[in-house]
Amino acid sequence: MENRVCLVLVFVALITKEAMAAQHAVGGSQGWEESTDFSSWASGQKFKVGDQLVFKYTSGLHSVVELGGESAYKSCDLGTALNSMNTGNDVVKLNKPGTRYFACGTLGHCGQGMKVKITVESGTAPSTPESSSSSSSSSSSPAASSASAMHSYFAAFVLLTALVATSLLYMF
Ligand SMILES: [Cu+2]
Repeated sequence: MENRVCLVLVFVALITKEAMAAQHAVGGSQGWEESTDFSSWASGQKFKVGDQLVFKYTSGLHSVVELGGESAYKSCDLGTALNSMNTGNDVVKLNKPGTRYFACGTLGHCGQGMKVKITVESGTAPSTPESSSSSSSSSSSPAASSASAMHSYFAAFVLLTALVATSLLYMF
């Protein structure tokens, strides 16, 4: 009996966590390509712990190499690679706060700007009290805030379902 309640709660916690996590397609609709402006793409995103990056590209033309730090990132030193991927649909989980550096492993591409720096925030802090700020953020923030609003609605719905499920379990 109590075990079942526990199971339901664990299940709900998992669903809720999954619902709060976002997937970021690196480079937006252009994807992981030489022509994409990654720094402007990254500045319009909010990366939180639990989110995922997805690098989409033509396998064989490009690859994804994670670099060890700022200096390797600046100088495109691929020798410090922490790991590399080349499937054309590479998923990277952002599992802790901090800065991560990615570049293309194809010769010359990093130097042409095919690299991106991602700063991951700890997911728990409510980090968007800047609604009345300058007009520069107005182009990108509405989509982001409506997306997080949807996440909240979904989480509320899941919690409600959990409460109903739990009370049903107690009735039997
Ligand atoms: Cu490349």
